[in-house]
Amino acid sequence: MAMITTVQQHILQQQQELLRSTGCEASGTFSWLLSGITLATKMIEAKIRSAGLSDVLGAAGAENVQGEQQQKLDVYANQALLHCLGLRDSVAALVSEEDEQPVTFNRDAETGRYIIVFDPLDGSSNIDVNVNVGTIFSVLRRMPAELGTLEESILQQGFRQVAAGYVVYGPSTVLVYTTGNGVHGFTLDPKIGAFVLSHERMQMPEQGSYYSTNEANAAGWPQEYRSYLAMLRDGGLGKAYSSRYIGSLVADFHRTLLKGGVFLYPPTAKQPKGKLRLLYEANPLAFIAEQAGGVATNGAGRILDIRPEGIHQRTPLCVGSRREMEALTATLSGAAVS
Ligand code: AHM
Ligand code: MG
Repeated sequence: MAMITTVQQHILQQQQELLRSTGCEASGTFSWLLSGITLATKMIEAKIRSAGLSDVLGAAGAENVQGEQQQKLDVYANQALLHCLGLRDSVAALVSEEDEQPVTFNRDAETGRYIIVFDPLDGSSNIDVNVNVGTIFSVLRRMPAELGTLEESILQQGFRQVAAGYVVYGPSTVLVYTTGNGVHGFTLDPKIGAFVLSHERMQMPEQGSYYSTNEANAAGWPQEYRSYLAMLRDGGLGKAYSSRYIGSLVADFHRTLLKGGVFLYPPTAKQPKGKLRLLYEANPLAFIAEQAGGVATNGAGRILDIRPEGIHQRTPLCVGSRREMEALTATLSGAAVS
């Protein structure tokens, strides 16, 4: 029989390694917590797979055959995560793109040790047209009461993340996560309903061949970003780049992780602070990118160093391979690119 490693087994193995190398307690709490995320994403994936069918069945009215209100997928995804994670004792707060305020639980700081921040269904403009969407999550450790309030714990800098990951719902469903010890990818095996290890210790190539950005916004970008893209197209980094843009951050990032290249969402005239959200889009993907040997900035500095001021704060996001990102940093700082 072929040996498989599920994501749960992988996390437990990693914890045992940590136990051996550092003597840190591996309590199992964390893997139990992540199992809440994987369960919710399997529920979301099942719903997505049949979305077209249920839309057809529900088209005559707003109710399905059980008399239940038809739910939009992003609302369903949010509820699945809130439900699966809210039941875990170790959760102190859940912060979602879909909710104005964090959902908090009255658990003492010793029991409720973690905060989960998530974008339940990223790429919403692609939901109705059968193009990849995803779920992004970030796990933070709650600070002890004497060091800060729960709200201060939620607004920690990205380099303090305990774990981060995403699930991309594409031709297959893939989960990628890091706990700061490399980046690992799993593919959902529909026959057994488990995420099975398919990409161990993922590394972003040093350089890729694609840039990924919404070029329709280019007229409203700072001039340096336009010069940078022109430089990539003109072969300034030794090859003429091609463009790929899906418009679902998770999917565009996943390609960049596997193939290299650069993803850009610069400040625009309409959104001078950028469009993407720091806590549940930029931070988790920046953590993964760095763990895979890539770089993530807001154009001026490292994403993971930004001090968040609000849970729905936006940021410009530039993330990708080392070579392209070094060239971008040089262009943005006015230095010549060699
Ligand atoms: P969403 O969370 O409402 O889906 O918005 C975020 C999405 C990202 O997935 C994607 O990178 C970006 O918005 C695309 O924006 P645009 O349509 O402006 O190119
Ligand atoms: Mg999103």
